[in-house]
Amino acid sequence: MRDCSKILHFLVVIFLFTSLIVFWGCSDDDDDPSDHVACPELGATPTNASDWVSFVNWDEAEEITVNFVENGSDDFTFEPRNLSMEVNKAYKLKLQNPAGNASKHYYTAGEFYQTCVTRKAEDSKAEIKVPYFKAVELLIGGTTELFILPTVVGNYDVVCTISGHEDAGMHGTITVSP
Ligand SMILES: [Cu+2]
Repeated sequence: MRDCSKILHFLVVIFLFTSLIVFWGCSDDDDDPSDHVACPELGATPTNASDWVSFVNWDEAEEITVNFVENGSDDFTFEPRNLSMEVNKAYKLKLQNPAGNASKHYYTAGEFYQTCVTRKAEDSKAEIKVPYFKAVELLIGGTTELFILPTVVGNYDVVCTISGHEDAGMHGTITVSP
């Protein structure tokens, strides 16, 4: 009888020890975000920005071209000045500072860029991959394409931050609608 109770005691200890290991193993799975990425049963909706980049069909991105226009030395604008976009739709935003211009310009829209899933910026000589943009500066004759997908409905300001350029008319809005 005494032997029996010793064996039972031993089995209980083994059971508790095994349970503890299994419990720790599960906890690690739940806490490690890299496990979530590999988990196919999570479904189709990505849970972070880098997953969204590969989730979006960039071949279907709508192209919008914005020209930086100078009409003399104190009359500037973005053409078009105001952009309309749809939320959760991919865009290729092409920015152009024509070679005939006299100045470099910025397309600064920090609040807007931060709400976007950002794939990359691309021109004929470079591809730049970042989490999000704050401002894009184009030298005279410069062109770049931003591959972005707005995720938050709202009205955002865009401006050229070079001294005097906003007053000269270089400002606009980006409206993201549902
Ligand atoms: Cu400017």
